[in-house]
Order: sequence, then C-alpha cells, then structure tokens
Amino acid sequence: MPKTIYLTTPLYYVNAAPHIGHSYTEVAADCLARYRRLKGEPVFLLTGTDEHGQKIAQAAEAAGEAPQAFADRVVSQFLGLWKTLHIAYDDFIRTTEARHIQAVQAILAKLHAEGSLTRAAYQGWYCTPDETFWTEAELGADALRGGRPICPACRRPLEPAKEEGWYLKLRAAQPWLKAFVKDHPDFVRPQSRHNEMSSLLEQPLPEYLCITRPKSRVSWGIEVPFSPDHVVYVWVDALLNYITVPGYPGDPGRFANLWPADVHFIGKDILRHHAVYWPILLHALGMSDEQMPRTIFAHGWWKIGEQKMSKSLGNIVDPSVVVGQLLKGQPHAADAYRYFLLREIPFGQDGTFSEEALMKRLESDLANDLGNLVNRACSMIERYSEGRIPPEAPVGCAVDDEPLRQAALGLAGAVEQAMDQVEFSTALEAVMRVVTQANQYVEAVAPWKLAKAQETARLHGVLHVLAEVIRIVAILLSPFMPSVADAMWRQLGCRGERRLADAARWGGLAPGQAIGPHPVLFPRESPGTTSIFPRSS
Ligand code: ME8
Repeated sequence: MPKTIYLTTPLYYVNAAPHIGHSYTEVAADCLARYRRLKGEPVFLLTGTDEHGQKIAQAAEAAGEAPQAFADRVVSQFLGLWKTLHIAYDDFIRTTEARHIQAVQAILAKLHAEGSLTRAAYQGWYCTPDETFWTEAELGADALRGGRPICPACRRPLEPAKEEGWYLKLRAAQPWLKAFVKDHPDFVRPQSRHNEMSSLLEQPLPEYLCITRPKSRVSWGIEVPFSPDHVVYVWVDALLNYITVPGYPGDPGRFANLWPADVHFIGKDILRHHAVYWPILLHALGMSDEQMPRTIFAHGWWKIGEQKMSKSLGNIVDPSVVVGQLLKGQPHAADAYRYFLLREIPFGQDGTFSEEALMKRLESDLANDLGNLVNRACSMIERYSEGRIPPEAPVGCAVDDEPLRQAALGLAGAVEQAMDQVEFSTALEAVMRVVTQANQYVEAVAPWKLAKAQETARLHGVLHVLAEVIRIVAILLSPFMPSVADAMWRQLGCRGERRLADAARWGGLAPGQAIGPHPVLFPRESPGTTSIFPRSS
C-alpha cells in the first residue's frame, strides 16, 4: 500500500477570529490536497486549533469567559470559515481534546523515562504574544543595551522571565540538524527560507529549550505527568499534534502509513519552531532521518500597505466579509477569493492585499476570460448544435485548431510540473494562458460566420474543440476552484469523477451528450459595496 500523502496546516491560535493570513495557509494546503487526490493518491489533510497557553487564557479573561468556553466560540468561527471556503480537511484537531492530551502526556513521559529531559532554571526574556522564550545570548548585546529588549520575531516588547522547568537539549542536536538540513534541500522551502535556516544553524543554538511552563504562571495547558506543578509549553503541545493525530504513540500501524508529513504548510513567522525545535524534538523521540518531515513550506505574508496583517496590529481583513459582502452576488464568491489568494503572489513571497487587486482579478481573469469562454461556448453549443456536444471535425477540416489543441493537451503536464514544486500561481498562469488562447481562437474562427455560411461540419468541429478545452480546464482548475469546476462540469453535461489523467487526453466528451443549464459563472453586476477594511486605521 502506498504511503498516504500527509499534509498539515499550523494549528491556529484561538485568541481571535481567523483572518486572511490563516485562510491563505488553509486554502493552499487544501489546494495541494485536492490536487493530489485528483491524481488518484491517498491524501490526509490535517488542520485544527491551538488552544492552550497564556495568550489564550488572557484573551478569554479579557472577554470575561472561561478559556474552554472562549475557545469553543472562536473554534466555531474557524470551522464556519473553512466550510465557506470549501476546505476538505480529513481531520480537525483541537489541542484541548482528550485524544491529543493523552498522547502528549505519553510522549512527555517517554522523553522523561529515557532521560532526555533535564530539570533546571534559567533566566531570559519572554514574548507573550508569540509564546516564545528568548535567551540573552539569542537576543545579543545590542538588543539588551536599551533596557527592555524587543522580540526579534514580532518586534514587540519582551518580559523578563526566569524559567524553572524541564529542558530539552538543543545545542547537542545542532551538528545533526545542521548536516540534515544541508543534505535535504527540500526540508525547508522555498530556497530563501532554506538559506535562512542554514545561516541560523551557523550560530550556536541555545543550549536548551524549556518545554514546560510553571503552573503558577500559566495554568491553561496540559499537565506534565511527572511534574504536576508544570504544564507543557504551548509550542511543544501544538507541534506534537502532527504526530498525535496520525497515531503516535498508540497506533504504530496508522502512524507508519501517514508519517512522515509530506508538507507542513506554515507562514515564515513560525519557521524556527518548525525547522529547529520540531526536528530536534522528533530526533529526541528516536526518529531517524527518514522519519523527519519531508518539507516544511514557509510561505510569505499578506500585508496591508507595508505592515504584516496580524491580529495584534489590528489591521486584519476578515475573509467572511470579503466573501459574504464584498463579493456578494457572486455565485462562486469563495472560489474567486481562493483564486485571488493563489494567483496573486508566487507562493513563498510576500504580497499586499487590496480590494482593487481582488476586484481586478475577478473582472479580468475570471469574468472576462474564464467566465466569458465557458458562457460563449455553451451558448453556441445551445444555438448551433441543439444543446449537444457536437462531433469532432472530419480530418483535414481543422488545421487551425492544432495550436489550441496542443496547448490544452500540454496543460496537465505544465500544471503537474508547477504543483510538484508547490507553485500555485505558475499552475494557474498556465491554465489561464490556455483560456486566453481559447478566447482568441473564438475571435479568429468566428463560429457565427461559419453558421451563416452553413459550414456545419467545421462549425461543429470548432465547438467540439472549445468543449474539450473547457473540460480539460475544469479538471485542472478543480483543486483551486472546486465549486467553479463543478459548475463547468455540470454545464458540459459531465457526471463522472474528475481525474488528472483525463486532462492529458483529448476526446473525453461523448458527442451527442446534452449540456446542462449554463448560468454565467462570474456575473458582472456590481457586487456588494461594504468596505473590507472595517478595522484598519
Ligand atoms: O502561530 N500572512 O498560530 P497563529 C500570511 N498556534 N499568513 C499568515 C499571516 C499573514 N499576514 N498571519 C498569519 C501560531 N498567517 C501557532 C502555530 S503550529 C503547531 C502552531 C498564517 O494563529 C501563517 O500560516 O498565529 C502563520 O504561520 C499562521 O497563520 C500563524 O497562526
């Protein structure tokens, strides 16, 4: 049995409602999962929420609620948004679930029993929003000169902290990790992040990672089984989800089928946790090099102007407002939003979110190009072929179809190549290039003139070519825009499952097949007028 493709997203904190940044990682992971399923591979997509720690406890307190009740409320917003955005995950883990808590405690007990943990105290600085402890060595002398240092990751002020707790050796594992990263160019992607990790590993890591928090300071967490005065550090708790859900340590059979993760999708803000702490933790659990995650893909940031969009900066855009209000009136609003996220910026780079950019993509790529192609092709099949897929043109009657036919036939390969590199925008660009070419083909052959001249065989041949191109495009767009692909499929009168292999073949449509009703995919009437920046300054 082939190993299941195992893809993960971060577990998002439930201190506030999801924003565009969270939806970006989620849509990207869902898109790759759908693509691999389209290829016929077994896939397991895991997502969920990170619910413990000081940050959540403080947010709950500010809202006047108990942490669990507060988490339950925010989780329902995440679940609602994932449904709206067509996220087809296979499991959703909440770190407050018993299945996770028990497995985390078993893992901690194992590390303790094997002598991998040391009890000690040391002094440093704590970033509460990031839940990250920084040693003075990591901050450097310059940062400490001006009094209260700021967090190197998020640039917010740090609190002095002395941690008495349980520690995992970091520096002792550094030579192994350094060699591992060097030997595995795909371990961290894109290349710029790989370089960042390699240079980080040139400097000595802190000697230890404190993996517990004193209950006296943070009570909202998983109790450490052998040290009841402590809870598990929220980052260790959350990272472990990637192995607790696949069945570690209780279900070795299931674990062997899922682990290692094929891609951990994350944003670049949490690269250090994933590319340093996580492999060292797995290494401490006795996992071999072959059992390390295959790829940690750290994508870029969505910004508003020059600033990262973030809950604490208060400049967030709520995706449900974008989909429900700004794109109101669009039957495929969620898909238009998914398309924008994946097409607008190369995966891995930063980008700026703006209402204008979103509307431009909707109008030009989706309404004018894709929607127009599908609509005009279906309307002409209705008018000139009694609403049925016409037969192919007789040999010799269709020389000028060849460039479009070849471009459409080469598309699956181009998409496959891009998706193997997790380059969503390159894949979409390739598909949209063929859509543009098909529209140009319609203009050039002018089927309405063929109808007037009663060149029926040629006319039918042209419409057949267009229908085939649309079939291929529908298959290849389905990971990106699942509801649009379903609609295109129905409009062509197709019923069966879509499979990637069928996009590389010509002639998938049966002549005579009745097409379905074909409402416009992206209507041009004015969408909602609500601003999507309710909370920006
Ligand atoms: O870090 N642009 O959770 P979190 C793009 N609980 N992506 C963004 C973004 C932006 N402006 N802002 C957030 C945590 N993200 C931990 C993770 S995993 C074991 C624990 C996305 O709620 C991006 O994926 O702060 C980023 O890494 C993640 O949300 C952080 O979510």
